Amino acid sequence: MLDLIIKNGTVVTPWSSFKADIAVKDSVIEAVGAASLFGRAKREIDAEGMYVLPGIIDPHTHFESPFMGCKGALDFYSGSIAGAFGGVTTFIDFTNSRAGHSVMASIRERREEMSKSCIDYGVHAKFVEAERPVLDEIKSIVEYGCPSFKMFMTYKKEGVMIDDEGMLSVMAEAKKWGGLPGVHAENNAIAESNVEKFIEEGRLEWEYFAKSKPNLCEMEAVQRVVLYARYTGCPLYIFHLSTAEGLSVIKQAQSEGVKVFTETCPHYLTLTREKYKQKDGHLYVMSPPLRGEQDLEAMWRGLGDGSISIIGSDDCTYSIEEKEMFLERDAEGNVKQDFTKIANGVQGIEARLMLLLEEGVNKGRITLNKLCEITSYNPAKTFGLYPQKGIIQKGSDADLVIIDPDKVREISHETLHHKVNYSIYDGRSVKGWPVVTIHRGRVIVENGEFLGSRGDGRFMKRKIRL
Ligand code: DUC
Ligand code: ZN
Ligand code: ZN
Ligand code: ZN
Repeated sequence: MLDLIIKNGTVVTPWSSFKADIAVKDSVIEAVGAASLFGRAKREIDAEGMYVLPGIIDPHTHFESPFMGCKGALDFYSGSIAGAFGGVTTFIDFTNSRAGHSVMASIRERREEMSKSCIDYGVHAKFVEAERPVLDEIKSIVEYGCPSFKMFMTYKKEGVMIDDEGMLSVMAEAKKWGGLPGVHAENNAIAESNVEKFIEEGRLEWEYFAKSKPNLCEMEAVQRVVLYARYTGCPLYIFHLSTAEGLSVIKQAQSEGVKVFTETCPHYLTLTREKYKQKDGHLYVMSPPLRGEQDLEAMWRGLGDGSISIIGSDDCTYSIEEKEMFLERDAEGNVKQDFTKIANGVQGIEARLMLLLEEGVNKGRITLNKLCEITSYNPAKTFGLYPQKGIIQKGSDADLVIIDPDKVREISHETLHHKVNYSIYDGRSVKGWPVVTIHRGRVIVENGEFLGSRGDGRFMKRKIRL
């Protein structure tokens, strides 16, 4: 007896969309075809008029990651629930590595914290330094199933920036053992000197946050690290690309055969730095900052032509209270604008799919097949989850999201699950909404209700083949 049959839906892959039924047994896909040939199931879901996509993979979240003096609103349980409502069935978060400590130990600590997740998860190993003991761990970190890394090219004052010597050493070592280093690409010197200058000039309004990190700040860092990739022969992942300039560097390198992959995030596809002119501009402070309209359109074009292959949410949700906790207030209680005192980060894991449906598919910027590719298939391929994840086929995990293309809803913090009383996407109307999320054959979201369980997620041991 099968556990579940999803009938009459349109199955979406990166290449095609076709009417088919899906049989699920023991948490995996047993067959894709005609239900008349399947036999009986404990449960059937009628997906007539709906799209069925492989579960969304979010390769970039920051849950339970204290940063810039703030704790963050989401832990691995609440974050995984927010994800499930956005069709996410697997996410990859980062270690909280510290200088002088074993990265392997920080992976183990992280796994412990992540064990409360209701969906599957992986760990990117973060390197904040590359002293010998840490470098010597790389082989075992890759073998342990955490072959993707993160390095910050900025945030020196926050104690997470790795220097260039360290970055080069990590890349050379990763090349030996099959690792995929990823970077947060912003030039620290440009960012820090601008902050100092704006402090001296008393220009601390939200707008100056974006001005402190102009497009060239990203472009320089991308250029430098791409050169390191070419020099070491190591593949490279650029997290949260935001500028047309950075993209042109990446395209050039890709055309010359350098293995460089990049993601962008929902906020760079839907919002611009105009937001920093608003009174509540601090709620939009994330790094890299929001950019101009031309950058936004360049990100969509990059997705279209394949130079940007992945969407990560970079979910790093803070409450308004946390965003404002270090700000002074005037006599009326209004916050005094000071961009240097705002924790960087915004929400995104839940609304990502809806935003891509509305701004991408409905507006004709990407197809539904492309959406499947950039949110599930490519992340699975790039980060070593494929074919267990990222595709609807016999033998793959039964991680699925059913989308009702006709359902019109407004995004609102009142109905999202971020546990904060605002959304940077509040008020946007979306046509197309995920209505059922299935994780390893179990329905975890249906009729607007969460039906999953704390601790149901599993650690994904990954092996990268690029
Ligand atoms: N950028 C953010 O906006 N938040 C967390 C870390 C980062 O690099
Ligand atoms: Zn980053
Ligand atoms: Zn991030
Ligand atoms: Zn929210």
